Amino acid sequence: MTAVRPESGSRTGAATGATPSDSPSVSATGFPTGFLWGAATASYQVEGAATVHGRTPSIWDTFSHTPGKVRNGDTGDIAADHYHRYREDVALMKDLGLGAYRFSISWSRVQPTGRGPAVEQGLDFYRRLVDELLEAGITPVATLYHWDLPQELEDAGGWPLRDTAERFADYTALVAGALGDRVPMWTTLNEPWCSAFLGYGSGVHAPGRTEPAATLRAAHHLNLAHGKGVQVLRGLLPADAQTSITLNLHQVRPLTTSAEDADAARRIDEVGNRVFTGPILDGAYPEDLLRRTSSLVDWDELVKPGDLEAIATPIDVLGVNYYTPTIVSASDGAGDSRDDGHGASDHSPWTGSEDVAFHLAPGQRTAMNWAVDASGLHALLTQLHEEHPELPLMVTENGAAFDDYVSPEGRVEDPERIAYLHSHLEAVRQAVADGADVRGYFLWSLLDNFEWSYGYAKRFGTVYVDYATQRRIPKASAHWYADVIRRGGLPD
Ligand code: IFM
Repeated sequence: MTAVRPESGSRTGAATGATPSDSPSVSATGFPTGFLWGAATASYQVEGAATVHGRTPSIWDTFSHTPGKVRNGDTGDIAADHYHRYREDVALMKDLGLGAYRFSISWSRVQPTGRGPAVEQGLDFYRRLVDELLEAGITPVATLYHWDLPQELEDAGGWPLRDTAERFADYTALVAGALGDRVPMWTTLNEPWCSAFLGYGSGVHAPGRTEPAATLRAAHHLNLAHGKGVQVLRGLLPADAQTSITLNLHQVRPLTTSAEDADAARRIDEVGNRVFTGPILDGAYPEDLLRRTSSLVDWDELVKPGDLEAIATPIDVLGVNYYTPTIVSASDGAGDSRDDGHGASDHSPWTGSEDVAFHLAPGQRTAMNWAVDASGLHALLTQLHEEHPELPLMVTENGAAFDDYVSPEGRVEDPERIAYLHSHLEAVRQAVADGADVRGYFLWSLLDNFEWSYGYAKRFGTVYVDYATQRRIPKASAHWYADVIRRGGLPD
């Protein structure tokens, strides 16, 4: 998001089920009462158990097993073995005092071909996990899709194909039917921008396609899958269950005050953010984006009657993932640094705005080479609140990778992560003070895990995983976070 307003033509009025009077009051610590303190993971990144009980490959199994796609040839075959060690992991969460655990469901485990009936043994894993969480007093927050499309659906055309949205709605019904009585918070999709633009644009993510038109088609069908998914959830879940989507909103900043850089920022905001927030929250795609990409996609053919209404089905909360700001300028054609933080590729993911240059922010960096800048999280939350005052927000991911190691004494000291978390939680607190209705914060990630095309080379966990033994060691930041949770706020 930038300070630049969307073009007129986007309908306003947030499509949410909440009203401002539902907003919780703020406690003495500066965080709202009932604030959810959580941590998150995702199926392919932690579960392992890639072939048990008929689970078939997802696009990430195929991609990671393709030589050259993932650093060191790493795969999610075993990952953090969460599938077998979930009891130990839930016990760990309980020790940390987590109020909520955000996990995702592996579509290939539940419905291996992406069609037809569910595999009960696949659903049973999630039933056991959820029961264990509830027993430990931890709220389960389920994400239906965190990038691991069944390979058979990709073979049929993947997200650029409209039918995939229909398949997602059917899959949603299977999962909601099995877990709807015990999971109170549901997220349809995690970061559909990455699924569409990194999966079909730059190709650094599965399925590794580099087709600009397919990118936009995928984005629309992901939006449609979300809308249809919310409709299915609404029909099956108890009335008080919450529905949401999680977006990795780019906090876009122009490099200079020039009109050209402002225009570059506006365009990246459209193709990075408003391609999702437009239809989901305002019922329309940005007109300028449609115009600029009309040579790639026939939007009148792509967006069928009724699609926009389905996509704008009200949600109860918007999940926001934030790690670092995005700094852009108009390209001077002289080969500006093109590090947009999403992985190197000869193909730009920024369909329709390939000419924009990306710049590294100054200051401290994480192991991902991402700048540490908590002001971006504050700006995102407050801007969303300004544009959609009735929209409850949840920080569904925030955290940092650093080069963690186990000391000879068996400890993992991660002061940089503590500082990162502290500054970002302070940004959340400030956003709440400025009026944003933020309902929770999920640290990414509970465990070190498979960091997509970086494999196991990047450690985001607050709990260290020794992959050779699968031993878990809570890092210093885990103890720090446990203290924050106990206080219900930040230490002085
Ligand atoms: O690991 C990912 C996660 O799967 C989605 N959001 C960003 C994280 C860090 O890159």
